[in-house]
Parts: sequence; structure tokens; C-alpha cells
Amino acid sequence: MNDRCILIGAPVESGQRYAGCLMGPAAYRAGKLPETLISLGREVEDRGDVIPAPARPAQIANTAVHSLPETIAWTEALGRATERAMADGFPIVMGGDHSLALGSVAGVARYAQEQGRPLFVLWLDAHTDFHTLETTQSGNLHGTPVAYLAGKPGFDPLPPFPAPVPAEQICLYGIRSIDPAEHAALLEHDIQINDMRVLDEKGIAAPLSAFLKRVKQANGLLHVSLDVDFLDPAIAPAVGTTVPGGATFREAHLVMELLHESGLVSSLDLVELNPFLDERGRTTNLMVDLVASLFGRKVFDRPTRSAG
Ligand code: B3U
Ligand code: MN
Ligand code: MN
Repeated sequence: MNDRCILIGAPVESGQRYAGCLMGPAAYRAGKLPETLISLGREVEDRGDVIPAPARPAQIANTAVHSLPETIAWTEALGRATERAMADGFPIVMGGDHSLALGSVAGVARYAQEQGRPLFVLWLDAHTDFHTLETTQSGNLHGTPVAYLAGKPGFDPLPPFPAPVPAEQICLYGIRSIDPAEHAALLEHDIQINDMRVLDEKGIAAPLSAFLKRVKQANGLLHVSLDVDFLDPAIAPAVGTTVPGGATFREAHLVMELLHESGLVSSLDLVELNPFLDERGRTTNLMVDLVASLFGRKVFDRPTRSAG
């Protein structure tokens, strides 16, 4: 893991319909994300909030889709900002709704391609986000980035995804809500879907460890996209779409600890936090604590003893 964390504010809320996600980056700063990373020995460079270019008109056949021009502008601006940050350190993209990943993952993919390294993506989410511009019925583009990064057609007039991520390099984790069109599309793809049924049976650690092993063997870069709704709404209420049955406090920390131990994560999105829906900052605080676990905060640091 790179020592230098580059914070990128992405106050995006055009990918869904609740107002408030644009306060996400400010909440992470108020919740002391930068100070927390510094306390864990990281250098931190906060590049402030990205300002997209003015939106240009764009039209498509699916009339349900809203805010497409804004989404295109965010995708382009965040792609550039994240690609640049990859060259300088470990980007942490503070959202903003999940449509920001259309840009952040595109930037990471361009960087991975330049480096000649395979990109792996871990998607921690209640949803599969596998709609295209043609299949979405809600019209909320936060439900589309996994299909985009997997290289599915149906995204015109978004910029073509630079280097589509092969299905075997994508791992969806915590899934408990799939729309019929996503379900049909996922049947055509070999993406690993760890829905809650799988995680209840196998435990939270085993499927993740198997995926991490593959990343390591391939000398891959690993992008983690953490949607607040991966967590159970009882512990993380500050999100527009709550889905019961999410990861518990302990499961979520274990995921972050395993990711830290692997040393493989190279970039991170924090998405869907809506501070307007929070209760005295508890969701923001939990997200900051999860990032702390990802960057090595431990309850008890056990020095490795040599045998004998
Ligand atoms: N799949 C539904 C719901 C949804 C996706 N992502 C979130 N909600 N957060 C849709 O609207 O595409
Ligand atoms: Mn999502
Ligand atoms: Mn979600």
C-alpha cells in the first residue's frame, strides 16, 4: 500500500434522487478522515473537491434516465483526477453517490493499463449496480458503474470505458438487491457474486481471501468501492437506499482488516454517504473507522514472533 493518501472530494449527487450526498466530502473532513490517516502514519494530501466542466446537452432513448449531462461531466473530471492521483499515491475518492465510480474506476483503469498491470475491483454493496443506460428503470445512474467497468455496451454517449475489467477480476460483495434486468445480464457474465446467502454460509472472510489470493498471484492493482449500503442500515442510516440484512459492524471491520493485511489495495471510493440522513454523525464516524481499519488500525498489535 502506498504511504501517501490523496484525498479527492467528489460532491456528486446527480446519480440518484435524494439531496444531500454532495455534503459527503465535507462530512469526511469534519469526521477527521485526514487526521485519522495521519495518526496511522500516512502522509495526506487533500486535493479539495473536483469541479466538473459545465454539462453539455446529451440525449438517449431511455427517458427514465436523468442528469446524464452532469454524469458525463463528472465521469470525465473524476477520471482525470483519479488517474493523476494514482501516479502520486493512494487515491481516496470521497463521495458523492456511486455514479462517481464511472469516473474514478475509469481513471484507475487507464493507470493500470499504462503500468501493464491487471486491475481487480472489489464492490462492497447491497446492489450489483449492473444496469446500462438502456436497462435502468429508476433512471438513477448510480446503479450502472459495474456494467460500465465490465465493458458492457449501452453506455453511449458516455466516454467508452478505457480498459474493460474482465469478469474474473470483479468481485461483488454483500449483495442483497438485484433488479430483473441486472439479473438477466449477470447470467451472461462470470462475475463473482457474493450475495448474503453466500456470505452467511461461507462466512465473511473465506470468499474475500480467495479473491485476494488471485489479485496477488496476478500482481494486480486492487480498487475497492465501498457503498454505505454494504453496511446494515441499523448501524449506517445515512444512505438514500437502505436495504436490511447488511454487513454488521464486526463483519465490516473484518473485511477492512483482511484488506489491510493483504497489502494489495491501491485505491478506494467511499460512496453514498448522505450526511443529511445521518444521526449525530454516526454513519460518517463508522465510515472513517472502517477506513482506519483498512489503513492498519488494530485493537492489539501482535508482533510476529520468530519460532523457537
Ligand atoms: N438497482 C436499483 C436500486 C439501486 C442501485 N443502487 C442503489 N440503488 N443505491 C436501481 O435504481 O438501479
Ligand atoms: Mn452502489
Ligand atoms: Mn448500493
